[in-house]
Amino acid sequence: MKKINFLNLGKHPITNNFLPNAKPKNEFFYNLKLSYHTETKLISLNNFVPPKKMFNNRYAHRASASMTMRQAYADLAKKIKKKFNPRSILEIGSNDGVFIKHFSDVQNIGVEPCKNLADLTTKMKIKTYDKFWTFQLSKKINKKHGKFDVIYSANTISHIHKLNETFKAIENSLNVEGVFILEDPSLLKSLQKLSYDQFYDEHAYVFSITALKNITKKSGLEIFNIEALNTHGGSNRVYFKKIINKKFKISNNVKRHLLTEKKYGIHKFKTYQIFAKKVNKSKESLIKIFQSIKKKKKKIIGYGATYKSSTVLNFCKISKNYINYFVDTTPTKTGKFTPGSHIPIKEYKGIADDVDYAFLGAWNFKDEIFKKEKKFIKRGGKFITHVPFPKII
Ligand code: DWN
Repeated sequence: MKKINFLNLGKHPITNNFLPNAKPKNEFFYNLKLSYHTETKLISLNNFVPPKKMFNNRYAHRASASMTMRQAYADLAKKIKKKFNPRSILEIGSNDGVFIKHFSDVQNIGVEPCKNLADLTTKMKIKTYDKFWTFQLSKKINKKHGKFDVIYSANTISHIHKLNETFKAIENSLNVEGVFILEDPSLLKSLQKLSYDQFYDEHAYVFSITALKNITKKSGLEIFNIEALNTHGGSNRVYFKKIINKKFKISNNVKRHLLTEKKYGIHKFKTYQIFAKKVNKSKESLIKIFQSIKKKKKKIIGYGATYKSSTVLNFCKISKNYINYFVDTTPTKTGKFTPGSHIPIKEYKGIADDVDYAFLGAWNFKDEIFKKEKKFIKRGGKFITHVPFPKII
């Protein structure tokens, strides 16, 4: 299998490395390049960053940070209970427990390599393994707790480098009639929305259904249903079952998704060459927007110091030259500085009266943010976004 590089986004820091000061010594940078795999059609980073550099005891992101996601996880928990009525559930990447806490009435186990997060769910009385998901760990968990009716993983499988082992371990921990549910950003949506910021150190992969089907061929698992979601800018919720399990029929929508991706050209290298050209144009026009606002001596802040925004800021070289500071609701980020771009992050207390523009780092929560910021919008405040193309709204 050949890996062909199609986009170079330049030097990038560890997105989770929120800095204690604006002049850090020895900040780690790596080259963020994207690749197309000729055989599987998988889209990945060209070089992976060592997992321990990203997922450690200082992990900043809290999955419960937005009302949108809190609601989405509560709704999904209800749906899973109704549809599958599991007696046991395992979550890979349980973060702060926003999803798994809804299953306190059955056996619920978390796997979370970031110890500061695993400590949170342990305190919530959820048995949590502060380990990376591996075949070895799946064996250990099986021995102690048995196999699971449901295994769920949101925004995590795309972060694990060794995919063959990952799926093999999932198959190993699933009951014969069990269901594995994966939720990750959709490659098709990222291409359509030109949201190149879905690529950063942690997102080793952005999955298409086509690639997922190809890479799981030998895992003993197969896709039997797919739901397209609006969360995180457009995600897919993909349901897997064991091939030997004939209880669940394969839904027609699996074929439909594959066909839609084929029509878009998800399997063709040319599609990614076109994407790369558009991304470089997007960079130019975003910089022009910032320059023209600064010429008018207006004040710009950032809204939501997301990991995604790290890609935009570092690729477009946007730092204190354009953005005075970010606001964010996450206590583990506030009082710190954005990685690579070194912009201060302040605790969110509404948008200050002297702010003219806010760059939407958390563009994926635009609806929630616009609802919250009616006062800012009413007094003429504007947002800047780069999705699906750079514009002021
Ligand atoms: O996959 C991943 C996703 C799910 O979460 C991880 N690799 C890391 C992280 O990525 P992200 O930082 O791009 O995720 P979010 O969920 O888009 O981050 C939203 C950020 O915006 C949080 O820091 C909270 C903040 N926020 C805010 O300050 N005010 C969000 C909302 C909605 C708000 O009103």
